[in-house]
Amino acid sequence: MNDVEAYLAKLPWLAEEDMCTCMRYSLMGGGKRIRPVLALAAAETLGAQPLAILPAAAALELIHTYSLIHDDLPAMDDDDYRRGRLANHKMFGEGKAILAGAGLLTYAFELLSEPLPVSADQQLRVIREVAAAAGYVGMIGGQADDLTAEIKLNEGRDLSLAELEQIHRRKTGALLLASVRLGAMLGGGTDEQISALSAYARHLGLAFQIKDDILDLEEDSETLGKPAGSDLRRGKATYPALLGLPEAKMYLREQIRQAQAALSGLQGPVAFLADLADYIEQRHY
Ligand code: GRG
Repeated sequence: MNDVEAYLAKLPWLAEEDMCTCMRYSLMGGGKRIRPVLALAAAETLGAQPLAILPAAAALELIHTYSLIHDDLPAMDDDDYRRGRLANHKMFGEGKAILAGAGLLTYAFELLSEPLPVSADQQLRVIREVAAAAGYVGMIGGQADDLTAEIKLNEGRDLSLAELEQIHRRKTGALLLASVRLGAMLGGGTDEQISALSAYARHLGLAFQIKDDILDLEEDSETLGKPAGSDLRRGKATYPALLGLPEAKMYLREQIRQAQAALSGLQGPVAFLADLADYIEQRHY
C-alpha cells in the first residue's frame, strides 16, 4: 500500500499542467488501493519480487480512478462527493472531469507498457486482459447493463439475482479479477496457480460488491467519503434489496469463505491474501 502510494505520488506529472492537477486530484485523493495491492500480493504469493511489477500494478489504480470520476458525473450516478471530498467534476467542471478520466485511462496503458521482467508476449497478454477487463467485455459493459437495469426497475420490472450478479461480475469483478491475474501472470505463475488465484478473485469480487451494497445502507456519508444511502434513493437493485440484509451478509460470508478456500491449493504464503478477504468483509468504507 505504501509502495503504491509513493509510486503514484512520484509519477512524472507535468507540474504546471492544468490537466495533471485535475488528474492527480482524484488519483491522490485517498483510495484504498485494493487493486494494485491485490496484484502485488498475488505476485508475492508466487515468490516473485512484487516491486518489479509496480508500474503495472499502479496502472490498475489509474483505471479504477478514471472509472470513479466518470461514475460520479451527472450523466452517470451524479454524486457530488468521492473519497471524502468534492467529486472531480464538482471541483473542475464536467469537461475537465471527462478529460481527467480519459487522461488517467490512457496513462495507465503507458505504465502497463513500461519494461517488465517478463517476455514481451507475456506482457502483451497482460495488457490485453486489462484492456478487456476495463472495456465493454468488463467494466464498461457492466456499467451499461447497470444503466439498463435502472430503467427496467424504474418501469416496475424486477431484476433477478442472476442478472444482478452478471452486472457486478463485469462492472466491479472484472477489474478485480484482472488485478489478481496481472500479479499472478507477471509473477510467473503456472496455469494451475493462475487458475486458483482467479477463483479467489472471482469470489472476492462478488464479496466486494455485496459489501459495497451493505455499506451504502449501514454507514454514514462521512465514513464512506461519498453520499450514503444513494442506492436506496435511486431505487437501485442491490444484494440487500434482493435478498434482505441478514441474507446478504450470509452470502457475503460465503463468498469470503470460498475465496479463502480457493487459496488452499497454493504452496506460497497465502496469509496476506486471506487477510485481505477478511478486510473486505469487515471494512467500513
Ligand atoms: C466512460 C462514461 C464512462 C464510464 C466508465 C463509470 C464506469 C465506466 C464504470 C463504473 C465502474 C464503477 C465505478 C464501479 C464501482 C466499483 C466500486 C465498488 C468502487 C469502489 O471501489 P473502492 O472501494 O474505492 O476500491 P476506493 O475509493 O477505495 O478506491
